Amino acid sequence: MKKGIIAGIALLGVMALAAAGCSGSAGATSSGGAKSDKVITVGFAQTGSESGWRSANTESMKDAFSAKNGFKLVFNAADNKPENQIAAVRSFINQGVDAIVIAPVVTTGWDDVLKEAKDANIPVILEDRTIDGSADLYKAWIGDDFKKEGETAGAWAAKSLGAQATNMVVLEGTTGSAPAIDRATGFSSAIKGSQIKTLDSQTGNFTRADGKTVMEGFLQKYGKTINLLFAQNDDMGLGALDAIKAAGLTPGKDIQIVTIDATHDGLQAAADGQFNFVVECNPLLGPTVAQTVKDVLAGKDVPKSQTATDQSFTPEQAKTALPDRKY
Ligand code: GZL
Repeated sequence: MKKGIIAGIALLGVMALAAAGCSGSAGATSSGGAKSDKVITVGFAQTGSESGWRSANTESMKDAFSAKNGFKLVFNAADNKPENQIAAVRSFINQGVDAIVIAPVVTTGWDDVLKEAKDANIPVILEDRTIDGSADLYKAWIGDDFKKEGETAGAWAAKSLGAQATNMVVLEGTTGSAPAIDRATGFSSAIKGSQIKTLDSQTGNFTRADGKTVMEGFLQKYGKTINLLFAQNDDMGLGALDAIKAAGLTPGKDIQIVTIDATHDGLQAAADGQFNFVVECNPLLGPTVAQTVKDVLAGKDVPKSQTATDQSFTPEQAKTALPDRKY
């Protein structure tokens, strides 16, 4: 599949986006096209404010969809409730916005409301998470490769611990969300054939509070037999740290921890030796999403999917990276 590379200038540096498939202006990073003075009204249905990653993503989107960039943003945070998010999209349709952007809490339940948007001739762009719905119901998706993130985390676990009997517990993200589904798929494929055994796997809803509560339950049930924690985001891992210490165990040593996001607090935990490996999931999607909205409204072809480039961090790499990280 022909891949164009789109370099979108994100807030904190260049975020190279590999654009899959599709012809068209795969390189537009300026406003492009004929200068239009019409303010573009965009309805943005965000999941909520469940994690440090989400806060960084919201800030990136609000900065990109600002008045100075020619937008009027109608913002809704759905408190991680799919029904709230669908109601917000219906409200955007009724308001007659020019375009709708959605970070879908879960992958299912989108067909009806996206058909309504299509019937109202309002283009929909997905950012961050994906949906199971038919691909003709949205113009483009911009986000990160969750399956690859899971594979990277799993490869580290297999390499570091897989040669000896290892008991793992998993803090899963929001049930039914694309990152929870795809990170689990990637991780389990990477540890296949290793001696890593999953003792338990439960959702912590991507939050610190739930990560702590679920980890307390794991520790009550399995105690010192736990060797490894895979937390599908930093925040659940950070919540688990409190539970691990309260149980008199040392995170990063008695229980090794691998997480995904690479927020500032996650990298700090790695630098402090409490997390053993952190995989990045870049939240700074705003500039590329905003450019895609402008291109769609200008009638340009846009790539169906644009994927951010993610890196990973050992404790030493986290120490080096921290001074330049701003999320
Ligand atoms: C991933 C994003 C996930 C993050 C969590 O792109 O959807 O949701 O990993 C966030 O921190 O809550």
